Amino acid sequence: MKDIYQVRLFKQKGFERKKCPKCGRLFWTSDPGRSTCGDTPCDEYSFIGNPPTKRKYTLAEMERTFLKFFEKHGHKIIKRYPVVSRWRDDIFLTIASIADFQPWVTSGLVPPPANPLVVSQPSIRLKDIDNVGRSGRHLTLFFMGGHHAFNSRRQRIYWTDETVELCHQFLTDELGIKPGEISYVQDVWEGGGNAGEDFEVVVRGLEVATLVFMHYAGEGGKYRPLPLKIVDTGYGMERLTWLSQGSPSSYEAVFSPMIEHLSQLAGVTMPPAELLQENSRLAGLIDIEGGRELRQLRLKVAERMKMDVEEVDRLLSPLESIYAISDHLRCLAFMFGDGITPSNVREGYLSRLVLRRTLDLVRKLGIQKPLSELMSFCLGTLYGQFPELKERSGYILEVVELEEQRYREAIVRGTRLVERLAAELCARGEPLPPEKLTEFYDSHGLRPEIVKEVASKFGVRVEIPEDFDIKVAKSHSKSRHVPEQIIPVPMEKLKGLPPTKMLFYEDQYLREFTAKVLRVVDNFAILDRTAFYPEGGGQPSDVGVLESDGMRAEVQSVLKGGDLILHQFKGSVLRPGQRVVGKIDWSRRRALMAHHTGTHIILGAARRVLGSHVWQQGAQKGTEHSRLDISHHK
Ligand code: A5A
Ligand code: ZN
Repeated sequence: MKDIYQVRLFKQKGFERKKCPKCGRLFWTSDPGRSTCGDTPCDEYSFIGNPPTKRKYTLAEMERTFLKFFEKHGHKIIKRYPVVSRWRDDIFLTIASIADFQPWVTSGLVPPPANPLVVSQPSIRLKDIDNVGRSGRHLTLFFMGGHHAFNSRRQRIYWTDETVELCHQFLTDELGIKPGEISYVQDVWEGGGNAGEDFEVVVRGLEVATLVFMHYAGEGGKYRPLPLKIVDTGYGMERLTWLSQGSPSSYEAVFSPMIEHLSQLAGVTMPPAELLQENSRLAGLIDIEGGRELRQLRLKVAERMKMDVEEVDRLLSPLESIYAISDHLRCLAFMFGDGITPSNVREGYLSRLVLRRTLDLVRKLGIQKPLSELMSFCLGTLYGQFPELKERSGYILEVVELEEQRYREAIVRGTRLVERLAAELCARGEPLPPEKLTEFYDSHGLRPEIVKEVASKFGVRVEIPEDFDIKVAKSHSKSRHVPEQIIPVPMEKLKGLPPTKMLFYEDQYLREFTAKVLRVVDNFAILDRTAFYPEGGGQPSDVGVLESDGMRAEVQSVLKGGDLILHQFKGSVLRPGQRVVGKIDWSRRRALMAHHTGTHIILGAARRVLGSHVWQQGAQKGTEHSRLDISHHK
């Protein structure tokens, strides 16, 4: 098999492949003196106070530089997609730039909006939430710069060689990083249902980009080939900005006005510069997921600084909270700005998680201001770059205010429950079982910090896992329902059939058509073409008849299985090869169409009357009446 990692640039520029003695991964470098891969946790950050780029960039400047560079190299700049991924039903939030194109473009069903293209996509990853504020490099919402090329059998755009060359040229010629400072670490990336080999692009300990050569569908190592070969890249805009500034953390590189504002409100003074720098260098080594990493970090910093570990914690904790609040507010601004309504399900649940976490951090710092005031300040820092947030600020602030009030009510209600349990545990001298924390959050919306506070009054010990929110977010970030329709016919009986030509997409008023029966399985007929609209999207299927030389089969329901349409029939037996005339029960179809249009009109009216934050959450169409579910915050 061809070695996909062996690209033209490495040969031309004298890169060598080495094996990192610490993590065991293979990587490419043009620096003869380098032995480790350069990535965390194998290497410390070495750009703090000493950036490798030719100048400093703000986030807005970095984004513009990135987009313009790729535009100059033949890419079309496209507008960002919303942070809530309504076009798909497997995940709720847009986790990467490639998520914009999954699954419709990546599966080859619809063409990409441009090819090649470049986008700066706000992406939300709550699987990193407990790292935010602490690791220096993790944010809940970050801008992922992605240049993408979609190669098909008919059209080759570019693949591995060109991708690495473009990346290398951007980092060296455009940003001024020395070639020897860049490592390309071999790995495999998967997400959103696709996968492929990748390079992690690392500069001085920081992973700034990932270049994925996506040519599989599937997850968890079970892969099928994709019809397309997709260049899927992701450049962390905040990370590149941070790298160029050499500030102690990425938070300082992008949130400095908010950080200053919060520090003033909380009366927090900056820790000594050396402590901050030492912490930053070492923070690169942590990844909170699944452990007691924070404690380890504190111990290491204390050792290097020859300080007491409690003292280190006392100095750093408030600052980490301030960083996290700054990040969370921006994340919430985009969530609500893109029309999420807080709730107990789907993306609404996830927005509430971030919001309640923020409220807790604010409380912990002793800041007395309502959250909406902090949000208002945050929005002020964003309007320049994101004018769309200004238009939606009314809704954003209203939701924040309402949610703060709801949380206060939840605390009052929940406190009594915690008190009752704490009294029992106290009598028995037992600590609070960790699963109770999850239960209090999921059933009563009560954050672990509150539970701990209340239980402590009874002398009951409560230990909050460092990765509590990561676990909660993970268990709620994927849709549980299986999106593909279950068809009552074994798949192997449908093997070898060509896709059914779907005439209803060409002419939605077509009520009669001719077709050939290709196969009959039990009482299901598969035709070469059909105008029968299958059940889906909350609309029941068409019914009607299939006729042939005086024979007549009644079509009772129509299902879609992959790219086949199955007609469930009763009456005359249909045979393969037979020519039939299909007739759709038109009064029923007309009623369904009218109801379908009706739901769209009501949705449009609701958006005009209530506001553009209103979205469709579900619909069930019928011939007599229909139902439409919409989201609204009050
Ligand atoms: N689809 C591929 C390209 C992808 O998403 N790769 S990735 O998961 O590695 O992310 C791409 C880049 O985004 C990373 O190299 C990093 O620079 C940045 N990134 C990832 N998670 C981040 C986070 N939580 N905060 C800030 N930047 C992040
Ligand atoms: Zn390594």
